[in-house]
Amino acid sequence: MALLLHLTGIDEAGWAKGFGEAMPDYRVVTRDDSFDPAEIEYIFVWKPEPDAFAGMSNLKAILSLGAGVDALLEHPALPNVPVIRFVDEELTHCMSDYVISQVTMHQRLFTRYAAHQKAKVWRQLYPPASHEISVGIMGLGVLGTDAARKLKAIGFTVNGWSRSAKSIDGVEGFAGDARFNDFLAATDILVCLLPLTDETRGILNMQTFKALRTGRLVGGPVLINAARGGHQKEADIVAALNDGTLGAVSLDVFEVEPLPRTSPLWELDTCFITPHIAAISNEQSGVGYFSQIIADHQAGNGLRNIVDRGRGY
Ligand code: NDP
Ligand code: OXD
Repeated sequence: MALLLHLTGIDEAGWAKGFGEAMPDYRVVTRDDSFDPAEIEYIFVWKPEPDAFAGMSNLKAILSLGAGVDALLEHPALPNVPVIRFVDEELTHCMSDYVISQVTMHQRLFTRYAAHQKAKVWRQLYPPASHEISVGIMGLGVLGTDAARKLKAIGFTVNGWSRSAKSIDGVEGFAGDARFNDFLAATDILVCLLPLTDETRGILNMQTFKALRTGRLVGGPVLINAARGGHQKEADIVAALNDGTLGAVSLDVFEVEPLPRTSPLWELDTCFITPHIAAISNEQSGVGYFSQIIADHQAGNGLRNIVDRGRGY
């Protein structure tokens, strides 16, 4: 029996070497090796091809390189076995690093000063103190909870929005659609860390932006999206930056990736773009996490971090 690696656009051989070393007593194969699909018990995937699972009659679990599984769940031939997503301290740490860097950049009005520097303008705008700024985090899961705690610890007022009620020390929680507008009305910097589902697709739109609190940040409220491009309506973001509904945005993800050169987002000096690097899955910790999952499962224990296909995350 074996683990198959099926990683599109990723160093499959490098990961295979890592798994081979971590699991010397279990067969690890890549698509370049010869194997019988019936011997595959676990498949580790990123962007699997349409026939990725063909003939895998003994498959026990699908292991997802990504923490987000929206694209994987849309695979036309996804077998009915548990899908395990990546939940990892290192990835969580990196995402919080990204969120904190963008939140503090906007709170300190760096976006304004960057424009002033370009124009050689000396003009003192006073940034509000962190406690005067309310950061609203959409999604209080693994990533949102860590970012919320860390932002709170460095002085921000922090709110969070989730499907079910959450209790995080010092963070005001808003649960469900009924509280969405209250959450937005209390938010100066909106951070999206939601999974992409039927309910959350397109949620970052003009109506949402117009419901944010104004008057605290020079230029207007701010959006930070490090979740999925499908959450955002980019035409609305451009319009909101142009008409002052939003003061600035930081985007790590896009409707189409790589972001096309024709996108007007590139041209806006209030739009801060990174190429989907907020938190990439680290090979060493990924090998450690998934090889442990396999070892536990082989020893007769249950699987963990199983995706709920009904909810879509
Ligand atoms: P989790 O599944 O741990 O958390 C998801 C959170 O979103 C939960 O709090 C959940 O609520 C909430 N949520 C889901 N649907 C709704 C809804 N309809 N309304 C309100 N709240 C909702 O996910 P993670 O924190 O691990 O990851 C979040 C996303 O980040 C991933 O799905 C992925 O797309 C993205 N990501 C991006 C990366 C990047 O580099 N840019 C890297 C890694 C991940 P509840 O708690 O009630 O279930
Ligand atoms: C993920 C990602 O979901 O890298 O892990 O976006």
